[in-house]
Amino acid sequence: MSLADFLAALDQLAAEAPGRIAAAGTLDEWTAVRNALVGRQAGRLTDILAGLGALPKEDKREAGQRANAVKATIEAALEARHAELAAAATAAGPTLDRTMPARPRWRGAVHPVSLVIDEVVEIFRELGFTIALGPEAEHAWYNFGALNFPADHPAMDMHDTLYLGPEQVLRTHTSPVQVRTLQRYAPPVRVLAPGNVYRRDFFDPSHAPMFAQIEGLVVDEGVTFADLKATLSHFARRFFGPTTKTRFRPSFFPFTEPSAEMDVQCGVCGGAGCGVCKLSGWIEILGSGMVHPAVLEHAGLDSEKYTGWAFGMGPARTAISRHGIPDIRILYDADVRFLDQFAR
Ligand code: 2NL
Repeated sequence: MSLADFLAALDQLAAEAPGRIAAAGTLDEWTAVRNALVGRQAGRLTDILAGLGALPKEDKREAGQRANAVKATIEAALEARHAELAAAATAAGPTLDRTMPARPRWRGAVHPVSLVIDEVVEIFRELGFTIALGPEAEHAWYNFGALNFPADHPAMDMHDTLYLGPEQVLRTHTSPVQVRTLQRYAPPVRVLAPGNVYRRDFFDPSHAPMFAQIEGLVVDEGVTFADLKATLSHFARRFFGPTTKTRFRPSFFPFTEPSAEMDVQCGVCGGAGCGVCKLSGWIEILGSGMVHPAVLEHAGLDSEKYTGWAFGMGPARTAISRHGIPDIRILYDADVRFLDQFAR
């Protein structure tokens, strides 16, 4: 190769380069043009420089200087074009990726105990009950005395009840709400009292120091145990399904006489006996009874004129047997892996 041929090739590259660089319209095209012009592998300038070694010794100096000048010019032009294209891309903003999946919508979930409370409230609302709420910090009289607890009853012990003062307690049931209702409103009374109650217990698989309770109370003239049985059996069939069997067993509470516990046939095994019903075929749902005359009198009512019935249930217990939950503490853990299962 002669110096003239070498310089001619350089001149042609120098003449061609500005047009090709200007024609690069995107950063990808710019990269392709750069590789074609000055790329280390198969770039035009690299090809030309490969001929340098074959030139006569006295021509190498000039050839090298001219090649360096062309290279510098091309690289400056490339850099300027790159800056233009990068600025244009930034100004255009982020590109829209139509294939990107939509962000999933988080639906949230109602706690299984709240689900039970909502359903129970709805069923008794249908029957004309109203909802009553009251204080969680109660006077001991409303929590125990008005409810006919004898002065030496173990539930009043400091080991069972959380005392805030000599005569102030965290309510151990929502009965005080109903006593307050009876004091304020003349019969007929039909109220449901849902709310949190407290017991001096440690957490274990079947106990919690705070839990929800739902109590119901009906007081009027001529109310009988038949009303209790009919209403609570109706509730069981609305809550557990129309073919649900119920049974009532004698029980005892200081505030009711007579008292009865209601069981429903186990929905898991159909009454055959299983782990959920502890092989009995029945699940205890609530305690109930005819309001003790002393409770009516404490609330200022004439127990010769009025009678009533009441019940109390623990929605956490109901939720546990409904879902086969093995440990009550799961209900208090706020673990979204558990709670998400109840998303509707
Ligand atoms: C249970 C039993 C019960 C009541 C609560 C009540 C309220 C008043 C008067 C009479 Cl104001 N009784 N409530 C009656 C019977 C049972 O709860 O096992 N609860 C979890």
